[in-house]
Amino acid sequence: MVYRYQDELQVAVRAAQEAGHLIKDKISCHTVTESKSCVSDLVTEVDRQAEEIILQAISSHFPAHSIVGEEQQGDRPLVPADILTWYVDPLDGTTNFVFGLQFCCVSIALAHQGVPVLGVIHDPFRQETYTAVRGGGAKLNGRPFTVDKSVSCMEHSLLVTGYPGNIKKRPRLYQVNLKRVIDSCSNLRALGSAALELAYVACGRLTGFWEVSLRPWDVAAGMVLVEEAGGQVSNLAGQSLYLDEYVDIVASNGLIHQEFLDCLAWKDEGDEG
Ligand code: 2AM
Ligand code: CA
Repeated sequence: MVYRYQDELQVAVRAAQEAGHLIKDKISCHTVTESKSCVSDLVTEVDRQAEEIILQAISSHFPAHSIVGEEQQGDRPLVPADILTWYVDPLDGTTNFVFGLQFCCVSIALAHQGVPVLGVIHDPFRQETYTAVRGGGAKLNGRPFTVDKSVSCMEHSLLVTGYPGNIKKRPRLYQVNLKRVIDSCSNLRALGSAALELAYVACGRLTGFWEVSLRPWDVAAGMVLVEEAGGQVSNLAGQSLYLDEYVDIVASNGLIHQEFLDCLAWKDEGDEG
């Protein structure tokens, strides 16, 4: 069977691996150039250089497509357009990178009307490239993989989450029943790269992930990976998740999904910014 988006996949993999070389080379010699939404939301020259590599590759091959990059300056079309849109996170896990913690990645996705259809996540420190095209399954370095279906309840699951990078969004973290989740699962991690955490749920190293107030480029590629690996993705109310300006996400192996949502017991009380 021939799947769609094979040219796009090839370009995205090459660009992610090229940006990955830069990230690996620079982990012990880089400078924090600025912070964005708050003092802990960091940017280095490597984020910008990696994004430049990827945007250049995509725009030269697919000039008609729209591109949303995490580090792009000025206005960007965050709300899903009717055309194909690329979501690029050139360095997901920037705080880990700044501290020399080798858990970060490049994340590139292609979406159609807010639904991601292609995802590439590249971990330059383990030389692991995760790819998925909707309808075509998920692969790690070219070999098919699935979520871990051996875990069917929260009690045996290893979960992961993250704390919103933007301090103003942190109160939203407490709108889930954290105690109930921690007491219900085998254990809970926070590894610092939403994209790589989603890739780990997809390939069965983790059972489930949730995080509030992420941006579309943090999750778009991972959403395709998890779904194509046989897992489930939703918002915190259990509804279909579309890429929007901010996203709250739950992803799992599918078997624990409803029990996971019940434990989270999400109450959306809004936020302050
Ligand atoms: P980043 O490293 O590309 O910034 C960690 O919990 C996750 O949150 C990472 O994927 C991180 O992506 C993301 N993150 C950090 N700051 C953020 C912010 N201000 N808004 C949304 N997501 C953020
Ligand atoms: Ca990110």
